[in-house]
Amino acid sequence: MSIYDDLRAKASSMKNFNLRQAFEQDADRFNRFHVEFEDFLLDYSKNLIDDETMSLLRKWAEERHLKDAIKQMFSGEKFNSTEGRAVLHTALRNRSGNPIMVDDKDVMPDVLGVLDKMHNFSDAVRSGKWVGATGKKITDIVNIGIGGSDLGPCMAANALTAYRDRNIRLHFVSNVDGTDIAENLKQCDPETTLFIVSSKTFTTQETMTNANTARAWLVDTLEEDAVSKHFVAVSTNTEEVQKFGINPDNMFVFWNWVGGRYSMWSAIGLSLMIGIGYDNFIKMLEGAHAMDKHFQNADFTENLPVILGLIGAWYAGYMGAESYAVLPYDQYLNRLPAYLQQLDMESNGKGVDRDGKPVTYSTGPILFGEPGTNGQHSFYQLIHQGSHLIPVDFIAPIHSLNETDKHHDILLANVVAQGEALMRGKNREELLAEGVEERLIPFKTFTGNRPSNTLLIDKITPYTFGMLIAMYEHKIFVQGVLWNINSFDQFGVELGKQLAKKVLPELLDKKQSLKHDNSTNALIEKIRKNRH
Ligand code: G6Q
Repeated sequence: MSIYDDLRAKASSMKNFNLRQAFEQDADRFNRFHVEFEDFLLDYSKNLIDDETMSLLRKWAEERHLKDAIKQMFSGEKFNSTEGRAVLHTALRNRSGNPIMVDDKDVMPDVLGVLDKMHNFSDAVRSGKWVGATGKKITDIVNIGIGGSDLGPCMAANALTAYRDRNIRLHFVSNVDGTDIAENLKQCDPETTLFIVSSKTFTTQETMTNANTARAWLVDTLEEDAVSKHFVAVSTNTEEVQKFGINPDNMFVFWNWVGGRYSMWSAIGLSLMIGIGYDNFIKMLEGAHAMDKHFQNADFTENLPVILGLIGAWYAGYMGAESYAVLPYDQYLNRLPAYLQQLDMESNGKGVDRDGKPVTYSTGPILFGEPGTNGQHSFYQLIHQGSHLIPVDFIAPIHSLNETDKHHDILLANVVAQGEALMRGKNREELLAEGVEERLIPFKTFTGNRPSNTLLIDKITPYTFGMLIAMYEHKIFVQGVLWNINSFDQFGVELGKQLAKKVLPELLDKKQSLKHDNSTNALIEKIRKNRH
């Protein structure tokens, strides 16, 4: 019997597993299924698991050589096999002083050099030493980027709002829909606005279109040579940055071993560093580094990313779950689900294994979420009573950064109650005892047995926030290894980059003959007839 047979057999033997009973029969269940690490407490006891499930899942991880895979990633081996690249976002937050080698070269001097350059620049902008072309202090930073060059810093800037300098406003423009840049520019004054064009390739259509619009807006009011005072670039592509007219002195580099969606720790975080300051940015890196060490060294029985990865893979592969919800009970984390959508779904939304063979099992789940308690008043209905199994991660800080009267106790009461309700449900006897009419019993019944993890964080700080994001990065890594897929390429995303380039000239030129299917042809014809 293979481990997969064992896991399948275990899943079918757990068909009648009941969480409510499991808790009633086992006073020690929480003790056995929770982990504390620094300011984190992960309660994973409200999952459809028992000791044997966990030990089989750990055996699966061993058979997939997860320990070796972790070593390979951290040591700079070309873990991204399709693109022949190392996967070293962990080097960006390596605070150990140890070298990290890629192709026989220590990357740490370059990493620390860019951090220094970001430090000087962000200090200069924050203090007013760096001024615009007319000598005025910068008040608005506009990060222009998309996908990995937007979601990370945008989400982090939101999450760490409490630590930000309120005299500098941060804007994130990503969509090629002109509304995005237009509405942001309406809030800005060219004399006091600094644009950070963030693009690994510096060829992304959306970003370059927005950057050119921003440049035209600036030059319309100020002179052409104002560009050097109002535009900086974050990229791996010096040539394209120069072509755009940005002085390489005002360029912050990163490297092809940093994947887009793993790049918020790099110079892609420049807007964030300007917002929260260098010291807070370093604290965020330190938190991520602490999680990196935990991931590398903690036993699998106590390893947060490993436990989360195993449980998620159990639901996806053996319990029939197709989706998964991340529900932060913290308004500052309101962009976390959107960020994790990319991190998880772009990394593990793969249909072939590392050898290019179609997979015969489920890989990454569909991820969604909203902050609690807002989500409770909308889609939680489906999680409680719908026909799908949707495992949930609740995330909540014990201390609020805005302790206002009873708000935070109410918030925490909600998150705890939701986990309990999903687990226990509500049965006929309980409803009858409440005096519910017989005809309404089926509608008011909650089957329960619906799983959740609860992550309590003492408080959201740059450090704990760094830990949190690194934890999810590594969870996704664990699942990629279990499923034998490459979590670090994204050919599906690249398709989009190519397709529109073909259609655009056809939209603009009525004379071009169309050779698509008749639906696509008709849509193009309708648009060009009405627009041009
Ligand atoms: C991330 C993806 C993708 C990428 C964007 C932006 O992992 O590759 O989201 O970050 O397409 O790419 P550029 O940074 O090259 O503009």
